[in-house]
This record gives sequence, C-alpha cells and structure tokens, in this order.
Amino acid sequence: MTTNKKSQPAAAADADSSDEFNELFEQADVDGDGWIRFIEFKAMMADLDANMKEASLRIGFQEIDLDHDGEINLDELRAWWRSN
Ligand SMILES: [Ca+2]
Ligand SMILES: [Ca+2]
Repeated sequence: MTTNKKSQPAAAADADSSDEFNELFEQADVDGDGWIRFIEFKAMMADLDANMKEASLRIGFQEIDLDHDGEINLDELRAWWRSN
C-alpha cells in the first residue's frame, strides 16, 4: 500500500465510492463508448428517480459537461458526483 502521499482518513471510503461510481458510469454509458450523451444522461437520471423536466436535465447536463463538448466523460461525471 502507498500511504505516503497525504494522510487522508477518508481514503477507504473514497475507494468504495469510486467503485460504485464506475458502476454508475458503465450503466449510464449504454453504448459503451466511454462517453455519456444527453440521451444516456436522461436515462441515467430516470434510473436514479431524479424525476427532472427536460429543461432541468439540459441545465444539469451542461453543468456536468465542463468542457462543453456535448458529452460527459468519466472525469466530468466524477467531479459532479463528488460535489453532490
Ligand atoms: Ca455512450
Ligand atoms: Ca465534456
């Protein structure tokens, strides 16, 4: 184990949530191309019972899509996931 970076007590929980996170991403990325398009994002939110309107979904998608290329990658989703 490498513990000489920073001593963060949340390290174990972090590993757990990232596992869970990878599962979420794989589930959301229906066609498995490594990107989440808006249509996949929409299905993911429905899956999470977010019950959001199309307009709110678009705003949410744009918030997660940090570089505004129209698709969400793993890093962008992870940043969003951690902030929630
Ligand atoms: Ca995809
Ligand atoms: Ca993006």
